[in-house]
Amino acid sequence: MPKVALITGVTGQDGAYLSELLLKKGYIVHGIKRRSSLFNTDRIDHLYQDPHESNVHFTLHYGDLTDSTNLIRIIQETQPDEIYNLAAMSHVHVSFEEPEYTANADGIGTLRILEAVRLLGMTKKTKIYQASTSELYGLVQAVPQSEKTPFYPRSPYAVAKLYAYWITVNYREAYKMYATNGILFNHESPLRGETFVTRKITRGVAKIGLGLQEKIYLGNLDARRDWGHARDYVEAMWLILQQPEPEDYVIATGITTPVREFVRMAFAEIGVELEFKGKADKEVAVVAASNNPDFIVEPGREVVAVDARYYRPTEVDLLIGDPTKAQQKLGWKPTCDLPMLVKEMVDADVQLFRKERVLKDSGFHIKNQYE
Ligand code: NDP
Ligand code: GDR
Repeated sequence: MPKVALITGVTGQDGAYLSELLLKKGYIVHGIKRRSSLFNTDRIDHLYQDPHESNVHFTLHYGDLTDSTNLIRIIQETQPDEIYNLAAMSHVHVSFEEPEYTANADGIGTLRILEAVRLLGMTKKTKIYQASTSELYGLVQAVPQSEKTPFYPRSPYAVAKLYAYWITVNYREAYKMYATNGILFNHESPLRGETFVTRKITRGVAKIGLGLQEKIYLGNLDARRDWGHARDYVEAMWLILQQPEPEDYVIATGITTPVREFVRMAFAEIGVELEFKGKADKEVAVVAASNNPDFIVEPGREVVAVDARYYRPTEVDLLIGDPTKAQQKLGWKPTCDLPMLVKEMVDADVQLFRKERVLKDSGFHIKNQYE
């Protein structure tokens, strides 16, 4: 019998990569998607199977982490061997604007999943993966951050995820459930949400290179992150649930890079060399040289500027993970380094916006309000 997996947050970046991975492994995959007034399944449309066909391996269900009755019903109907709880209001900055909703979805939402499995008497059958985060480390206590480093969350998002982390540990200990936390450091891809810093930069670089955008406005360029590729990280999620005992794991590359360096690397992909000038919220990046004829970006032009509106009330300055446990126990290690990741993301965005360039050249251009 094929294994059955239920993925919350199936329409997100990780949900898309994980669905692909599990389908390749022969799983029957159920995903929970939210009702929205526009289609929100772009990232998984290539996996869609018409429910009228026979032998369907990928099924979507409407649901929400804030609705326990719905979660109980879906878990009862689908009888999953593995639940991957990826759904969350996942944007740290936005969580300062929506703290109560974030606590409800990201914190209590995890409790709802654990309780549903317990109430349905499925604690022996169903393994649970909780999408925990390096944001738990927050204000630096020690580096590199490992499973033993104390937490000090610095945003409503991280505080909600702290509850989710501990309620997962508590259900594991109290009810002997197979419930685990993957403490994943930042992971990116061409499917990354457009307002996270890496994708905002790679989209901006592509659009500036193609003459579709003037400038990228960013926040704190000094923040350092340990960036990996989402494809590698969903493999780790799966490995975590295949172990004989449920345990928590840090998943990271062990290398940290400032946002400013990511900006420099991304512009270099289109042949643009930058010079950074000024300090703090007066900092800008100016084109020092441009040597790719496919992208016309004149030297001397200001292409990046810091805008304090993107600063967070409390920032996480430095994340660098220690993936030793995952390497030793899971045999996991990343296959994609930062230069490869930056290249893949810039290339994908250039391809995406070439289409918009063609539209603009034909007299059509729709301005995106978020740019
Ligand atoms: P995304 O923001 O890309 O995806 C989040 C998913 O959750 C989307 O499918 C979204 O639906 C869904 N969702 C949001 N709120 C609800 C809700 N109330 N009920 C049901 N579904 C909801 O995140 P990622 O894929 O990047 O991350 C996956 C998980 O891993 C998240 O929990 C995130 O916090 C965590 N994480 C991510 C890391 C990263 O670097 N990417 C690192 C560490 C942890 P919709 O598409 O409709 O918005
Ligand atoms: P993060 O990711 O907060 O680490 O959370 P994000 O890409 O939003 O920020 C990374 C760092 O870049 C700085 N920054 C900016 N960030 C955004 N979004 N926009 C900007 O313009 C900008 N300028 C600078 C930020 O201040 C920050 O220091 C991500 C999410 O996926 C979480 O869900 C996940 O838990 C963590 O990664 C690990």
